Amino acid sequence: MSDSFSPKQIARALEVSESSVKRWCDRGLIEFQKTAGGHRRVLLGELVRFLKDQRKSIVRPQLLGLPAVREAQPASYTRSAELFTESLIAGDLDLCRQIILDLFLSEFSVSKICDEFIASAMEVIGERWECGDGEVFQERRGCEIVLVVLHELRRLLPPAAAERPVAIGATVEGDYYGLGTSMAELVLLDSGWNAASLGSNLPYETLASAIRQHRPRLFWLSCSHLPNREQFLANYAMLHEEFGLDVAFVVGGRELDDSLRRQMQYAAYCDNMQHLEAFARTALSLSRTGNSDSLVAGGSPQISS
Ligand code: B12
Repeated sequence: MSDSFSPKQIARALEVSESSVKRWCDRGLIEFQKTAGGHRRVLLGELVRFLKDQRKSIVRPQLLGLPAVREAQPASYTRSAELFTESLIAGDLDLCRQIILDLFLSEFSVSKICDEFIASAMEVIGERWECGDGEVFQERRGCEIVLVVLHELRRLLPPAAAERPVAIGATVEGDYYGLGTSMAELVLLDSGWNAASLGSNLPYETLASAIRQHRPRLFWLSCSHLPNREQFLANYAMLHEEFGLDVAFVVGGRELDDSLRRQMQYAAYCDNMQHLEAFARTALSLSRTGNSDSLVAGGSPQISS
């Protein structure tokens, strides 16, 4: 399904008149593009931004390629989190998509959804596996569903402006945990960066090549499992020595305990995605106000993602 919609399609999904949608466009409340034939087209992310700002709801999201609204909404934030965890364990992709969409369209930021719904649910899955109450397939299926949900959230973000500074990140070799780096990409996109995750299990030499090639202002590492911590420290130190003056290194992940962090140099360590968002927004606003000491001052090369 295309990610841009005509006023007529939007009107049907919101159950309002087409002329209302056209009026919102013409008053500048919704940004739109014009086709060669002069018709208005609105990108999904821009529409979602408008709906969140105006606290309007989508009555028939299926018409925009989104999951249908649930009949009964959970009574509370805690209940939504429980329901998401149960649905993830049950492998119910559609319900997981619905819950996350509802949360995103209401008051929740991408970073909060990542920390308080997705990571928490994965933690429960891990505890169940540890206690022998959960199956490995449930954990693997949980990861697959989370990737779909993150991808869907990405579609809902406003379109990226061309002049954004670049951020890239990954997990290092031996670390197969992919969700943290995918979440970091999404949170940085949502915070105004041109972010791209390179994936998991990347050798250090290729990380260095990626930094040389894309010249990011921010480089993140998600560290969930480091089979050889001494080797990691040595390789990380080399990367930081080569690029740390020009690139803000931002690190996070369960493996980075106090003892490891004391031996590392970085611009920021973040406990979670909400901290990453706070750092990313501050760094970006410093660069916009032209602060020469800014972590992200300078040009803004583009990365295709
Ligand atoms: C899924 C999973 C896996 C999958 C991952 C698949 C994939 N495609 O990603 C796979 C199969 C690889 C796996 C393997 C193993 N796993 Co595992 N796994 C998990 C599980 C269930 C979820 C992890 C996850 O992705 N969570 C979602 C992420 C996003 O959340 P998070 O890690 O909490 O990250 C948060 C912060 O750390 C931070 N953050 C993370 N990255 C970054 C990056 C930046 C830049 C920033 C700023 C912040 C940040 O923000 C996040 C959101 O709040 C956890 C349970 C748990 N408690 O998390 C066990 C868990 C981590 N695994 C565990 C174990 C034991 C293993 C294995 C050793 C099992 C085995 N015997 O083979 C192997 C090791 C594999 C290896 N060599 O890497 C244990 C670790 C115990 C310990 N004390 O170390 C756990 C805790 C399960 C348990 N309860 O026992 N696992």
